[in-house]
Amino acid sequence: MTHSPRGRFITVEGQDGAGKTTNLSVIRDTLEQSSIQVVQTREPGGTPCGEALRELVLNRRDLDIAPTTELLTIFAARAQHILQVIEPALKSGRWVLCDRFTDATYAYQGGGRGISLDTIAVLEAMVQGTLQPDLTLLFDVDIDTGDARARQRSEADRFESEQHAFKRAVRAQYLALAQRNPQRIKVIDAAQPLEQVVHAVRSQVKAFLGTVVDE
Ligand code: Z5A
Repeated sequence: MTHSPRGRFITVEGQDGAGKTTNLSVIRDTLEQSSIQVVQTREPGGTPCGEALRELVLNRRDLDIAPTTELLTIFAARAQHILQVIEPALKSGRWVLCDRFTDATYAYQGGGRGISLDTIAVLEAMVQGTLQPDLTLLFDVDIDTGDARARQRSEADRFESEQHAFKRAVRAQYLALAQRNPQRIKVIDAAQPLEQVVHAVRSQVKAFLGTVVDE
């Protein structure tokens, strides 16, 4: 019996307003031009249960959600997402393109909220097992530029309303993750004009495609 080769898992990360959403379609188009079937999804969310949890975590300012509750809620949404969407897609040979994943937890709940990275690692192992992204594009931009762009777009959520110090800690944690994982995490200078960012994104995706060998 023949079976499809396992798909690949690509994630995009970055601070608010860095340009992730804008560039998801660039990544997707580049993959589809190589005849790759892509499942595009996001975190927190990606399933009906996960989207309900997303609404809670992003928008329920009235609930005074504690950092540990926030962390567990995000991993609860992730567990559902892996089970119902990510693993089935990868097993069937489709590629998964996900707007944020566990690097965001290290950056926001670890860097931003100050939860220990070891605690996050315990939940990561429990929920993900060995699942890790194959490629992560980290859109890095200074905080003022990111804030200005995010303001153009929509009303601030619980994270976008945080203070400058929180956002600085998030960015620092993202950059530390990239330094520790240079093979997987590719940093895109997202402060550049969009045309140059798009060029950098296409180059990274094509370079990754060049490394992929079917199993
Ligand atoms: N969160 C968490 O805390 N822990 C976790 O584990 C996970 C998530 C998974 C989800 O937000 C929130 O959940 C997130 C962290 C938390 N916090 N926040 N905030 P999200 O990812 O769904 O939403 P977001 O971060 O606010 O991202 P976004 O809406 O996807 O924005 P973006 O992707 O970074 O930016 P954009 O929409 O592509 O661009 C913003 C504007 O800038 C838009 O008008 C663009 O046209 C413009 N733009 C983009 N690039 C450029 C360039 N290069 N030049 C000029 N203008 C540009």
